[in-house]
Amino acid sequence: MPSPDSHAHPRFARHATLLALMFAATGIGGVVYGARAWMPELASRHGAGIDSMLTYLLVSVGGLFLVSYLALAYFIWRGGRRTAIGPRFASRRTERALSIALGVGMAIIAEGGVLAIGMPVWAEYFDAAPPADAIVIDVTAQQFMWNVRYPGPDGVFGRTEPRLIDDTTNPIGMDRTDPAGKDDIITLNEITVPFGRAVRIRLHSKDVIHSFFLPNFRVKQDAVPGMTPEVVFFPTKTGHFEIACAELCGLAHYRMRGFFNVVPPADFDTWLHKQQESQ
Ligand SMILES: [Cu+2]
Repeated sequence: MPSPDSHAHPRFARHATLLALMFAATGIGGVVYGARAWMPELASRHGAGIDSMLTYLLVSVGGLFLVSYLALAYFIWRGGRRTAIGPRFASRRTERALSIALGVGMAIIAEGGVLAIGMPVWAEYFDAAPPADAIVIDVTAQQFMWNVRYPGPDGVFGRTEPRLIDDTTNPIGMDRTDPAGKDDIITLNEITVPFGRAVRIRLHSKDVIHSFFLPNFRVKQDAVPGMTPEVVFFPTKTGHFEIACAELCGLAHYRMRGFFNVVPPADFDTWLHKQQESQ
């Protein structure tokens, strides 16, 4: 007696093969595309943890994606050679149990791994006390620039007052009568830090929500009017890096670009001195 696999129409089998190849190609193509190196050069200590979390997520879901697409391709290819619906392999209950087990299993593999790798990174990035020798910098975002302020030799930021803000003469509303503010150093769209120290950035916003984004340092933090969120991180490389705004904040959002320089400590002192003289 012929098996149900033996008399499929050749055209039907050809279509099934083509469809199976398409699914297999999508699975393989997706994984090849996702496996390319697409992260910018890493330059911070906690960033290594973020990268391993992303890598784990991509590898685990990429593997599941590939296996499912190849299995799908195989069943389509095999099904195309059949003339009759084959016997049911499992009861409805078993099918349902299997679906739930697979769904939960996939969530545990992907999300569980991300939590296991990510929680220590979260603790290092958000919960650790900033080192005492961290360089503190005040960054005030506005449409469409970054106002940067250093406390100067006294290490104390001068007072600011929103009603003193004047976009051309006093962009962050410095109180000129406060002696602590006399030596504050202000730059625009440029942050320079000495290599070998932690960086502690206090963020403000004058108008809308912006997002302070340093792709190389794996740092991204919203700047919200009325709040002063902080980010603390430790650069592991010297160099010239980009600051971007990662929150669509208006028509010239794309222009909100700055530079973040990590330089040897001696160069930093020279740079700071030069800034001070030009204030
Ligand atoms: Cu912005």
